[in-house]
Amino acid sequence: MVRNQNTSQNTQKIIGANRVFVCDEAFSVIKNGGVVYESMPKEQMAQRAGDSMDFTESNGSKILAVGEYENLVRAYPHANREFYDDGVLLPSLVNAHIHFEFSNNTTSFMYGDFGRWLDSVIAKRDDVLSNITKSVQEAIATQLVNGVGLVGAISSYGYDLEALSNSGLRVVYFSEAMGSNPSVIDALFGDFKTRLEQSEAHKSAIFTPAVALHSPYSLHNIYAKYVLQEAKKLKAPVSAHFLESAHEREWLLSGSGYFYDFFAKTFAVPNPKPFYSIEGFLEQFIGLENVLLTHCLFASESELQTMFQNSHTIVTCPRSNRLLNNTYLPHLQMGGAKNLMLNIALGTDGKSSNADVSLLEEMRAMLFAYPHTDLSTLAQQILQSATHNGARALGVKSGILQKDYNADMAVFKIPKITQSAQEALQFILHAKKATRLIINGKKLV
Ligand code: MCF
Ligand code: FE
Repeated sequence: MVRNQNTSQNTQKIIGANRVFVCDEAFSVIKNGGVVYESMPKEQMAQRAGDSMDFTESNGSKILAVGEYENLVRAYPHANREFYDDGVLLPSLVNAHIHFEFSNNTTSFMYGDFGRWLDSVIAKRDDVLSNITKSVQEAIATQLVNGVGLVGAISSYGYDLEALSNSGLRVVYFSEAMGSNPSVIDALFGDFKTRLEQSEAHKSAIFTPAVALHSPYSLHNIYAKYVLQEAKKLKAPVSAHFLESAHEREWLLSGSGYFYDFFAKTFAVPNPKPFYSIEGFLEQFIGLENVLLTHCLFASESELQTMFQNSHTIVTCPRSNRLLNNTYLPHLQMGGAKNLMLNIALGTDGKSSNADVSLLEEMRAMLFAYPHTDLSTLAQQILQSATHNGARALGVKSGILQKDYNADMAVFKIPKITQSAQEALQFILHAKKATRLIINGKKLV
């Protein structure tokens, strides 16, 4: 039941629920808790964003207080308020890696081996990428229904730019660079810069332009160097697919296997050689602040150690990993290698390597992918990956219900959770659609 009172025009609002998941390190849960946040009228929001020339984290609606609902009501008696008796309130979820442009795909690609998948993408890509408007809108709607407030969107072509910038979602928009032919690097870089500049024109309090290197096997090292210079100029987050397949590891280590044939036969490259060593690829990111390395299924302990030392994040996409590479990110124990505390974020990847782009389904799949991990602990880790780990990776101050964080929240109606210590688990099992979604203080659902 929802009690809704005090509807006077007020910029302060209280939202409360039977259970509030703060999603901090300790995974604190508040019974009958709430959040006070500022909800700015649209004009004011636009003005605030325009006030300063840098569209940084200081812009937009913030959380003012978090605590027990009744205490908040007493402290903010004039705030507009709503309370969900049978609901869970938590930070809106973060889908840290998704390709909206591939939303048309259902049955076009081959699964079960990365090489077979890539061959099928090359063969069917043009069909899948045509007339994508409707499917991109559907994928955006899926994010909102899933209570996702922030996405790390990998854009290979820029076809999803308008839809995402008008979606109301908080977006980190990664213009992706890909191409290995040295004779066309200038043209490729020119196209990349055009796409990046187009995304910069949409920069706002909720839209951050960023840069993606597709992968070590598909990107010439000189092209990568140019692209990373742009990322440094913008102080932008950087994303890359990395060590996704055993084929990729073999290619980078010994220049043989599937990728040798891929270049020699499919692209008729004489005597093909990898552009990087594994260490060489990682060295490019030293000194960058928000680096997201997606998949990393075949990274060694020492490579994970390097990632940890440089504060990189691994984005894991469990269903994509099962479908393309028949495995899941190993050593999940508190993130990455056994004794490390690597930041692990969660993504759905695109419909190119998944049946759908529902983050709730991804969380459920992940829960069943690690049968040897304690269930309640795993459930909490999954929720943290899907909230503050993802936001931290993307350089966005969301993902925790805490004062001064962005007012990005979701409510899911779930029958009252009576088993404390298993709240995260019950949530993952039963959350089906967001009843309320607030992004930057604005109600989207
Ligand atoms: O993450 C998965 C698998 N790994 C690599 N690339 C992609 C994934 N999903 C979509 N892609 C895209 C990528 O951005 O597929 C193309 C690129 O546009 C692959 S290379 C022909
Ligand atoms: Fe991907």
